[in-house]
Amino acid sequence: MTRMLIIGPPGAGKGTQAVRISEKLGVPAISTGDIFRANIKGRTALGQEAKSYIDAGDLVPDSVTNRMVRDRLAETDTADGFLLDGYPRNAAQVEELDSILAELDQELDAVLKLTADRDELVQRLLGRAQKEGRTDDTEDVIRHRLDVYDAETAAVVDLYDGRGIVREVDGLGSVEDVTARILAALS
Ligand code: B4P
Repeated sequence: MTRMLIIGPPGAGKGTQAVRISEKLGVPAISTGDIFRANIKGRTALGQEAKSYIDAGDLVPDSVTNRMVRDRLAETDTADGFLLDGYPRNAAQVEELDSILAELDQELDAVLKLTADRDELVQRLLGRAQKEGRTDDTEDVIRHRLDVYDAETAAVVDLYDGRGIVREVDGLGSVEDVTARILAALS
C-alpha cells in the first residue's frame, strides 16, 4: 500500500495520523491544509486566495486547490507513494485526482476513513484552539466545518466505497492506539 488518502471530519486525527503513518511507511504526507497555512504565513498569492475561505471554515475553491495538488503530486518524491491528507474533499476533487493519477500512470491503493463522534471532534478542536490558536478553531467555525464535511466530503467516501478500497478505522482512543489500528487495517 503506497498511494493512500486519509479522510475524516475535522478533528478526527487526519493530520496527526498522516505524519505518523507516512514516517512508518516511508512515503511523504501531503496535507492540503498545511500547504495552505504555510502559504498564508508566507503571505504568498496562493495564501491570499485561500485565507478568507479557511478563516470562514469553507472549502477553498476547487480551481485553486486542484492546481496546488497537481503541482505537488508531480514532484519526484511521490514516485514511490504518498499519503494525501485533506484531499479530495468533494466529488469534483475526486474527478481531478483521478485525472492527475491517470496522467502519472498511478492508482490509489487505499482510502483510510477515520471516524469519531461530533462531540469528541468539537472538544478536540477547542483543545487545539487553546494550544495553537488556529484562526478556524473557534466554536462557530468548527461547527460550520463539520457541516461542510457532512454536506460535501462524506460523499467522497461513498464514491471510493464503490471501488472497494475504503478501510474504516475508529479514531477514538490514544494517538498510539489509532496508529496501530491503521497499520493493522493496511496490512
Ligand atoms: P485541515 O488542515 O485538513 O484541518 P482539519 O480538517 O481540522 O484536520 P486536521 O488534520 O488539522 O486535524 P486533526 O483531525 O489531525 O483543513 C483546514 C481548512 O483548509 C479547511 O477547512 C478548508 O478551508 C481548507 N482545505 C484543506 N483542504 C482542502 C481541500 N481539499 N479543498 C478545499 N479546501 C481545503 O486533529 C485535530 C485535533 O485533534 C488536534 O489538536 C489533535 O492533537 C487532536 N487529536 C488527534 N488525534 C487525537 C486522539 N486520538 N485523541 C485526542 N486528540 C486527538
